[in-house]
Amino acid sequence: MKNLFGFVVVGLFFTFSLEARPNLILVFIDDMGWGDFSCFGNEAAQTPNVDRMAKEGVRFEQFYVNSPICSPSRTAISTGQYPQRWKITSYLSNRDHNQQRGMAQWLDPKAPMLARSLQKAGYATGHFGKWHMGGQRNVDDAPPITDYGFDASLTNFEGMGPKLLPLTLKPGQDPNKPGRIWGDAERLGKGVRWMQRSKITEGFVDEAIPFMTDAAKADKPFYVNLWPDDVHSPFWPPVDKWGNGKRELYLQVLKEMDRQFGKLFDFIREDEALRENTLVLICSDNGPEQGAGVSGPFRGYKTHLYEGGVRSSLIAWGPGLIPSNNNESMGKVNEKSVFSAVDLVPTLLELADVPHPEGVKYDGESLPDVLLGKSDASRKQPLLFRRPPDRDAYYGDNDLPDLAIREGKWKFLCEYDGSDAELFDMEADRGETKNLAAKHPELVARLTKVCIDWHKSLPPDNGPNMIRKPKKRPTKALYDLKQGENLSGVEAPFCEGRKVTIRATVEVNGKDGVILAHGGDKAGYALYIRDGKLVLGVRRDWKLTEAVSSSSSSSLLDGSVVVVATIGQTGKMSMSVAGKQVATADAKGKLTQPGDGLQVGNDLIKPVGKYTLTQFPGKITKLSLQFD
Ligand SMILES: [Ca+2]
Ligand SMILES: [Ca+2]
Repeated sequence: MKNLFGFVVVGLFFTFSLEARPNLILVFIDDMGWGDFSCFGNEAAQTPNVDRMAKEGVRFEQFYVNSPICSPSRTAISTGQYPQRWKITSYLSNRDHNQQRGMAQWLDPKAPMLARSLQKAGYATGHFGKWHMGGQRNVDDAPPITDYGFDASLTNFEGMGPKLLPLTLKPGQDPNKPGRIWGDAERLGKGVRWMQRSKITEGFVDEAIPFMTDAAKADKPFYVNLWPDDVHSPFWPPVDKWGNGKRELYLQVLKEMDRQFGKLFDFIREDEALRENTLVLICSDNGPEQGAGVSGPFRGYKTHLYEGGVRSSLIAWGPGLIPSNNNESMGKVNEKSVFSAVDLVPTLLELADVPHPEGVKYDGESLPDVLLGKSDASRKQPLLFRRPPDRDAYYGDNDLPDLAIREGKWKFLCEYDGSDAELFDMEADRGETKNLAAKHPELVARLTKVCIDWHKSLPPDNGPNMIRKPKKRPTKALYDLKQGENLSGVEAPFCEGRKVTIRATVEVNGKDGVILAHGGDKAGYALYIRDGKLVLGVRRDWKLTEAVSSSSSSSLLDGSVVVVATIGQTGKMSMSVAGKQVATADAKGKLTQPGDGLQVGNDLIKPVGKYTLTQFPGKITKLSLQFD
């Protein structure tokens, strides 16, 4: 009887555990900032479908991805290992570019893919959306996605196998003659369909839903990647929801993506069996592009190891798996657990009761209770980061930290050789504003060693060889520059503390445009025309001081005219047109050296002044910059 009873229990348990294997859906968004879902604080746009998932599930505030850029972040979440192990350390590009940066051409299919482990255990596995772990541009011999443990796939222009490629349409454009993004991707394989980029997330959802239906009919649990790329630039909202400028276009695309998610979320929610046994995870592969999404309270952007580059707004939903929430109006928020994308792989394997592949050591730790909202523990090991080899300078920062670690409440960043230490207390200062390195020399020494040892334990890339050697500062006194000239931050003149005189002969055929700009919105100076008036702008510590010519100076629109602008050593500004002084102002302090470059006839990347248009409408001849 006892034996029989024991047998029955084991038999029941066996059946139960097979039936209970949860379905897994990973929604991995491209380049969306931590602060972009409205449940993570966005007030400029609402994301009601995602917010509802957060409200019914758990929202995590200290979740990280393992790289601040596409391909390595995707490798980490797919393998449970640091992407450096597979030499995927920046975005995959063309063959030469990959080689130049010391990277693999594609992710080695031998990598311990989560998908393959699940597939071997009987899961139906499907990838729908951007891949970017091999097969793009001229890399046309990469393995198909189905070689990585997926039964089915549909991707875009950065992956091998059947494709859904984006058409583009602007307001006013003939709908019969749409544009194409990476039309050349047709060469990467058969099974190409074209679809408006503004609808493409729904295109992937429409492929995923029948896949899940078939799996359910076959009594198989499923693992589905839905990896949309529509919030990655360039931004193509529907023509009737167009916006002005990058930020508005981005927000329109974000709202549209959320709307298209609704169909997927409703499909799961409205089917009782699926609702009770499906776990949906939603997060972004890296931080936002500057000027598009936002990092919320965090410092930095995509490509940075500062929080804005690597923190990701994770949501977990699964009413049958996550204990119900007592405070229904709020949803659960986990503010404490520090964990990351590599941790999801062993965590999901444990939830699915699937063994690890033999001989594989994950960098991730299994944290099922955290993911299901039952615990606010953290991973035990610190989290380590190495920046992409080609991103020492980006978004106006000319020397970004190369390595970083998150250990307990501390975030530490340094160069490959341990120099330029930055230490932040993430409990008191999650915006990484106060560098405490000087106050904690012993901690700094220990964390430096951990970072460098970890860095050296991994296959190298060419990051250390690609650092732009800072040239000796150009300190000469006189520069003759031409319209269209564009000097990088390192090539631009040294202006700090010096008196600057800009002389130019201009022929103006419009009311707005930049004559010269050096710097960005933090530091710099610029001479420009706005609404027909000549303006000299100086930026010091983000603050803009402008000298504006008193009235529409008719002489400015009168053929060829000489304009002179000076900024004194203490910030006194003045301008003249054809020898007559037209305006003065006082920036109250010396110029500081900007990280951003210098342009003649335009202002690129970050603007120094407040412009209507940046392209100069006319001719600039004889432009000189003199420093005293
Ligand atoms: Ca990305
Ligand atoms: Ca650096």
